[in-house]
Order: sequence, then structure tokens, then C-alpha cells
Amino acid sequence: TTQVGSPSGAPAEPPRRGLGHVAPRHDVEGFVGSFMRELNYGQGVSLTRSSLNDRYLALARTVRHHLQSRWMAALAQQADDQAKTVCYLSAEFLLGRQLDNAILASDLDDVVEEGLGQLGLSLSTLRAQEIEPGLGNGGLGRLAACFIDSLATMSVPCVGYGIRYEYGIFRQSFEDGWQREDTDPWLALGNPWEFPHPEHAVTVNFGGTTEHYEDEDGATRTRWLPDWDVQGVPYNYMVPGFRNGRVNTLRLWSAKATRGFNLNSFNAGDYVDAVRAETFAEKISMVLYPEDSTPQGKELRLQQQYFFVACSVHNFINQVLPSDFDLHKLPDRVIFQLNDTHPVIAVPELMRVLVDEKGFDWDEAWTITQQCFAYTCHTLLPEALEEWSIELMGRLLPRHLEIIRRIDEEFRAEVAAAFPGDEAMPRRMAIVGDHTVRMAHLATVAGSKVNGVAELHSQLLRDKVLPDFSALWPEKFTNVTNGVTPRRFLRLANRNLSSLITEAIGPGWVTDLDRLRELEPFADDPAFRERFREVKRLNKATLARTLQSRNGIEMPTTGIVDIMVKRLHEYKRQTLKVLHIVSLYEGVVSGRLAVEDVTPRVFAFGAKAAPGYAMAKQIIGLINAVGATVNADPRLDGRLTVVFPPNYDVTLAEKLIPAADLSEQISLAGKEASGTGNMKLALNGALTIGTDDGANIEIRRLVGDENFFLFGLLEPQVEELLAKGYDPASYAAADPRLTSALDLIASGAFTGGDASVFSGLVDNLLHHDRFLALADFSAYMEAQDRVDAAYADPEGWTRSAVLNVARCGFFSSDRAMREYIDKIWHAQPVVTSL
Ligand code: F58
Repeated sequence: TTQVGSPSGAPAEPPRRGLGHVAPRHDVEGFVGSFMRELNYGQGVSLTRSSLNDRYLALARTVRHHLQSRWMAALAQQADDQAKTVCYLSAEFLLGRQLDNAILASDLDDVVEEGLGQLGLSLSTLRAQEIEPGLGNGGLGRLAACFIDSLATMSVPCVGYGIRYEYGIFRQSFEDGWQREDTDPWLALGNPWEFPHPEHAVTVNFGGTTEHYEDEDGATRTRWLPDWDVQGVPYNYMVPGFRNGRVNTLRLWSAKATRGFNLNSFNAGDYVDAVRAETFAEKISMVLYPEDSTPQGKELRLQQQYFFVACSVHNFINQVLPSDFDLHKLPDRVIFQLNDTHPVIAVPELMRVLVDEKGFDWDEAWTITQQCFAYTCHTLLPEALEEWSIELMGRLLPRHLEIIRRIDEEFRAEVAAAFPGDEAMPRRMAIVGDHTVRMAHLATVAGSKVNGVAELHSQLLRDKVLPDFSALWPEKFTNVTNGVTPRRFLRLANRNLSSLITEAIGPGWVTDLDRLRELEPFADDPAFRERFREVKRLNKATLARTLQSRNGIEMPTTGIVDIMVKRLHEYKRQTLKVLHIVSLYEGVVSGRLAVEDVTPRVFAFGAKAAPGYAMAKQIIGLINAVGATVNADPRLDGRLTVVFPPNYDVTLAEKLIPAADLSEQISLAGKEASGTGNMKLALNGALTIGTDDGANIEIRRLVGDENFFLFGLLEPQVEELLAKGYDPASYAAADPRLTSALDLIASGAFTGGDASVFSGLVDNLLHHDRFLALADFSAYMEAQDRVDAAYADPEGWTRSAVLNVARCGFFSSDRAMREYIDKIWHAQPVVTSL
């Protein structure tokens, strides 16, 4: 990789006087003036002739001024001090909307409200204009966004590195209840939050061959003779801390064809082919892969991974660090955190840079590299562990394959020495298998630490996923339970609850979430509880209005708001939730249940299915079919309502979560690594009905058994049942409610009499049921009865809800970041001088 575009990329002469930037005015008059200038001279329109989009862009740019001045100060300082920087490498950052967070961080709420009011504009209309950057699939991408928010708030130097996908996660709509995917052209109306720096573009090579040569000292060295290249253009985003003057950077790379495009296989001199080559290059950052849980073994995906990682390593070493930096000291200045295995090709890349480009010895380079990486695993599903075919790796990245092979050979020798006589061990642990490169093994070998994302997950990672590695290096493995940012998911998303909390205990909780503990006594205060219920009522009304205007969905605002929001996957068991609904429905229709005895409930779903995941799409079809039938049946007296707004995203999550009474966390024990929606819901005062899985376990331990509805098999029981042979049909036969529910679906009752539509799904449950939904059905129904009984006592329910809020401070991503800092990164906050 080389830097293109310098000398224009180098800073010009420093200013003779002052800081080199001016701070904007933090008052209404200043805001109005700045907004009007942005509108008139930025957008080129008068207020009277401006569109909503003009006004939104002008507002966003006005707000961003306030962050920019701090950002420049932070960057200037970064160059001066010797602080260690956390480079968070992630193929996904699921940011959500930026405007409100920027206003909050810069403490501009009142100024903006008042200023816009003077101009006759409303903030809520303008904020609705923003299209969220959907640059992630789900939990993993959203976690990365929470983490960089926390690091900025804690004044820890961090650069988030990722890909600026031109199209984010697909837009979901429903056609006759079936998922349809459309592209997400999120950049189409302009993006006021990014700063492109084409002058700092980085060239990334692919393909070709390697050759060995002798250097001046007679040592054999290797050089990569690539076949083609692309440019990575950095787009910088501001990551503001909460009112602390700190602004970190998120640097997303966009692929562009190299000037004088260098793809030998394209016909030189053919203009039309050259232009076609441009599209070829730019395809790399075109689209986010919408797969979750199972990785895509596609060539383009590996290109994406290497592309962003090569840009990022190059950027940090050659552009962020001072030019005279002694790379022997690299581990003092950087830790590259690998967000799952997607960026792990950064390991051989750093080796290549150190050995081939900077002239280091292999051993020296390996010692440095091992100290510079750490790896977070986010899964327990064996099919989710990424592997790349050796053939593909050799074709796309021949030098990296050589480096990986050498790492593998030396590692196998180490294993053989540590476990003499055990021949299977080195083979099992190998990085390079018969046909594939195992990325999780590479990440584990290279990383200074390997962590899981909840206690149970970390334990299963050691015992089941990587047992040989944990035997070899027990001290390498650690746990950091996930967390979520209280700024976005409590302070911003739930302003009503935030005000109530602040009134009770002061505002300190926003950056010190453990202080929510001080709310505990209020759980016993009837007046506080009434105000808490009022908050829920308001939030439900807001949600109902949102669903009405967004999708024309009618949502009742009384009864339990029962929410299941997450990616659609069999292991998460949305089908179990559907079986509960169908069983209640069947009970009323058959006369087994008296309709007056049914607790009113709104079942709200939000879920996207991977476009290629047929069973997940079937389940979406089933939820919608059941919903349509249940919602329309007068025999239910409006007591059960299913709402499934399409296109669940961060923006919608921020509306759904504050309205929830009940949080569905019902994955099969041992399958959900952690979950983070579970934390967001509990923090917003929802009670959890959940299995003993992921972070549910820690939530339950903290909130107390009496404030949590536990059900289902425990992880060892799951293992035991599978080992002795699981027969789902026997469970169906043993519970008449389950028999009837499955029969009803199979009969075509939800598909206008067509029994064929869901026969495959029912068949799969009865004969395979990989995630034991039928085995847990009876326990789940029983737990739902406990929910109904608890809800019948509003005071007791509210008490539990308040205690959930009070006891979930642990799940702040600030705490998670503190743990990464202490156990893994050994980084320090820096003091920002304003
Ligand atoms: C999720 N993983 C876990 N992967 O499922 C969830 O339990 C955990 O809370 C969360 O990570 C954060 O640790 C996840 O979201 C993906 O979306 C990948 C996307 C790319 C392909 C492989 C799955």
C-alpha cells in the first residue's frame, strides 16, 4: 500500500497565530445566524423556498459546527501526546440517526428548540428527515457503535475503522406478509455527517504473485507483485463524547478505481473497458452483506475485509503515527481490536508491512503483532465460524497466504512441543486446514486476548468452541459482558423516563449508570410508581402514533406491550412466540379459554431475515399470517393484537423499546452469545421473560429472580437431551395445547385454507426442530401464565419494572469499555484541554 495524493495530503503551513479554528456561538442568536447561513449559502436557498431536506441539512451542519471545533482540538492534541489509541476494526457500525445524538453531546437542546421556534420550524419534523446509516446487520454492528460512543465519553483515544457501504442493510417491506428486500440508498439525499478526504486515499493491492530476492545484507526477502489495485478513500465521522469536549473519529473507507486503473487483465487502451474496470473496483464497498449468523464465503466479501483492513493499518502506521515513529514501540501506541473474525486478515497484513515494507525480522515482527491484536468472538454456532478456501486466499492475497502458512507451521510446532505424542491436537488446532483457512484459529493464535461477550458465552467458548486453545493458553481467554450506551438508549430514546430519573436522583446517571441503584427506594414509593406508569403510557401512545403514521398500523395502548425485536433466526425462536399466540387464539376459538380471562396484549415483532435464509422468511410469513387472522377475529374482542412493523432498524428500536412492558429473550440456552436488546429493554423498565442464555443470566442475577420470568432447559440439559436423541413429535403429543396449535397452523387456518403454505415449517418443527422450540413450549406457556398473573397486580408489576431499571446500570457500555481497558487494552483516558 502506498499513499496517493500527497503532497496535497500533507498539512499546509501552520497558522501564524491562534488555534487555527474558531468556536461557534452557543446561544440562540448565534444558532439562528449560523442556521440561516447554512441554508442560504450552504444549500443556496432562502428559508421560504427551502425543502424539508434543505432545512434538515442546514440544521445538521449548524449542529456539527459545535462538534467540529472540539474535534479539531482533539486531533491536534492526539498528535502531541503519546497516548495509546484503540483501533476498533469492524466490518459493521450500526450507528442510527446522528442529529439528536450530536445535539445532546453538545448540549444544544434548548438552543435548537428555541432557535428553530423563532424561525417557525419544528425539530421533530426535521429530525424525521434523517435516514439512518444502516451499516450493520444487528447486534455486532450496534455493539461497535455503542463502544465508540462510550470511549469518546470516557475520553479514551479511539479510531473506529470500517467500510462506507454505499448501500446499507436492505429495506424490508411485506408483500402479502412475505419479506421483500429493496436497496437502501441512504446517501441519496446527501450526508452532512461525513468528511471525505480523497487526498489521503490509500492504494490496496490484490492478486498476482510473490517473488523472493536478496537484500543488501544478503538476507532473503519477499516482495508481492500484485495484479490489480483499488483506492480506499477515507470518510471521517465525528464520534462525540457526552458533553466532555472529546470528539473521536470513525473512519470509513470507500473504494474507488485507481487513477490510471491498473488491472492487467483489462484491455489497455480500451476506453469502455477501462470504465467498466472502474465499476469493478467500486463494487468493493458497494453493499453490506445482509447475512447474519452464517458467513458468506464470497470472493467479494474477502475483498471487502482485506480492503478496509489494509487501508486502516496503513492509515494508522503511516498517517496517524508521527513519521519518525519507532515501530518497535507499536504496542505502546495501538491495540487493534478485532470485532469478530471479519477483520482478522489485518494480522498477516501487519506482518507483511513490518517484514516486507519496514524490513523487520520475522520473529521481531511476530512479537510486535501479537501484542497489537485482540479478538472478540460473538457467536456459538459452529456454522458461523468463518473459513476461507485456500484457493481463493492464494489467488486474491498470495503473500498473505504465505504469511499465514508460516504462522501456522510455527504454531503447530509449538502445539506439538506442548503436547508431545498427541498427533491429533496440532491437526485440530491448525490455522490452515485441508482446504480452508480457519479465521477464528488465526485470530486466537495472533490475539493477545480472546474474549466472549457474556459470562456463559465466554465459558462455552473455552469449553466447547476453542477447548484446545484454552488448554494451551488459559490466561488468554477472558470475558467482557456486552453493554449498551445509556445516552442513545435511555437518555435520548426515553426522554420521559430520563426526566423522571433525573428528578429523582440527579443527572449523573447518564455517564455513571451504576447510580441508577439510587432509584431502588423509589420502587416502594406509590407516587413514583404512578409517575413511572404514566411514562409507559406516554411512550405507548408515542409508539402507536409512530406505527400509525409510518405504516398505517393500528396499535391499542392498553394491555401488556410484549416485544420481540432482533434478527430473525431459528435459534432465537420467534416460532416459540408464534406458538404462544396461536395457542391463546386457538384456546379462545375452541372455547378452552374464556375470552374475558385473556390478558390484553400487543405482540410487537421487529425482525429482518437474511435474504437467502428460506426458513427465516417462512417464519416472517407465518407471523404476518397469524397476525392478520388474530387481529381480524371478533371473537377475541380486541384482546390480542399482533403488530409487525417492517424494516426494524435503530430508529424504530428507539420507539419500540421505551414502550415495552415485556421483553422476549427466548433463545435456546447455549446459542445466544449475549444479546444487547435484552439490556436495552430491561433498562427501559421492561420485565424479561427469558431462558438461561447469554446475558439474560446476568440480568436475572442482578434484577433478582422475582423480577424476571425464567423458563426453559438449561444449557447442560440441552446437551443431554440432544445426546440421548431428541424427538420433537413426542413433545407435541404430550401437550394438547401444542398439538392443537400446530394442527391449526397445518390446517391452513391462517392461509385461507391453503394447508401447503406452512407445511414445510410445521414439518420441520415436528421432525427436526434443531433449536428445541417444542421441548421448551410447555415451560414457556407456564411462564407466560406467571406474566399474566404478575401484570394483574399493577403495583407489584411497576415495582419490578422500577427495580429492573435501578439494577441494570451494569449493562452500560461505559462499564464494558472500562473492562476492555483494564483486561485487554491497557489504554488511558486523555485529558482534553478546551
Ligand atoms: C451478535 N452477533 C450475537 N453477528 O448474536 C449477539 O448475541 C451479541 O449480543 C452481539 O453479536 C454483540 O456481541 C451478530 O450480530 C452478526 O451479525 C454477524 C454479521 C456478519 C456475518 C456473521 C454474523
